[in-house]
Amino acid sequence: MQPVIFITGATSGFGQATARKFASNGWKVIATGRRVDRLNALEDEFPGIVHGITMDLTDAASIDAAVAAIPEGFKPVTCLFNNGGLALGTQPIPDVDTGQWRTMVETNVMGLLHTTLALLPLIKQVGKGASIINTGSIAQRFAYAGGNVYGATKAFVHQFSMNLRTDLAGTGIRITSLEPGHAKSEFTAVRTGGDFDANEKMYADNDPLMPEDIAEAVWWVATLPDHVNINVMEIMPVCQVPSRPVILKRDDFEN
Ligand code: NDP
Ligand code: 8X3
Repeated sequence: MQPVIFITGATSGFGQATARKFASNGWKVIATGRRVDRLNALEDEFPGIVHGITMDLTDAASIDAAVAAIPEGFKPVTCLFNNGGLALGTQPIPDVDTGQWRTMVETNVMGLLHTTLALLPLIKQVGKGASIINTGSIAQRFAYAGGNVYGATKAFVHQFSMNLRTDLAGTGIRITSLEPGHAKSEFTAVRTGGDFDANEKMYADNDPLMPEDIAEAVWWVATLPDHVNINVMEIMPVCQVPSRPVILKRDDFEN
């Protein structure tokens, strides 16, 4: 039987590249996201191999409807790539929009939780060798100004992944927290409210990770022998350098 991957956020960036990687290598793909035109384009690119289903991660009913709409030929589900998500806003606290905070929590946390629960019965049918790969971020570990709630949602993804692994012990299902760093996608355009120039500028003078790099990592994690579980995978481009915490000078303080 052909393995099946269910991808959230398959209309762009990491999810789209992962859909192409798996569809080109013998898997069936359930591609989800809100942008129907992009899902249709993926279906046209891989007829009979990619099945697109419109799904909004902020809407539990939409997730349930998407799972209910999976065609028989795309069951059971071998891999869930919980990837859809976003950052909104770049300002440090308190100059924030709490509506954006809510959207990040509803998408990156609640959407991922609900998708996991809704799909679990179909993943359990595969059991040993199945996997759930959750997209975290280096922002869960490396704090930066303006990362406030976005980084915190990814810290949630990290710890939830470890707890999920514990709860599912004995099912044979592998769980991974995939934690990329600086990567070129539409991420910065979304974060800046649609500023595609800012998106280009962010990556213009450096060599970021590309969506295909992440797709390669997802492929590796999902196709390892059944007994191997990658708990956490942190990936940075060579140009991104971890550094020690910042020291403020006395003059840097407000009072
Ligand atoms: P993109 O903006 O290119 O892709 C984001 C995807 O998430 C889109 O397919 C979008 O689909 C989907 N999405 C967003 N909101 C919703 C929603 N409410 N319902 C359904 N789908 C939604 O960014 P990336 O590919 O970079 O991001 C993928 C993941 O990787 C995210 O979780 C992000 O936080 C994480 N990440 C990104 C990094 C980077 O530097 N780029 C680094 C580390 C982690 P649609 O709009 O069609 O619904
Ligand atoms: C995206 C990486 O460092 O821009 O998750 O927040 S970062």
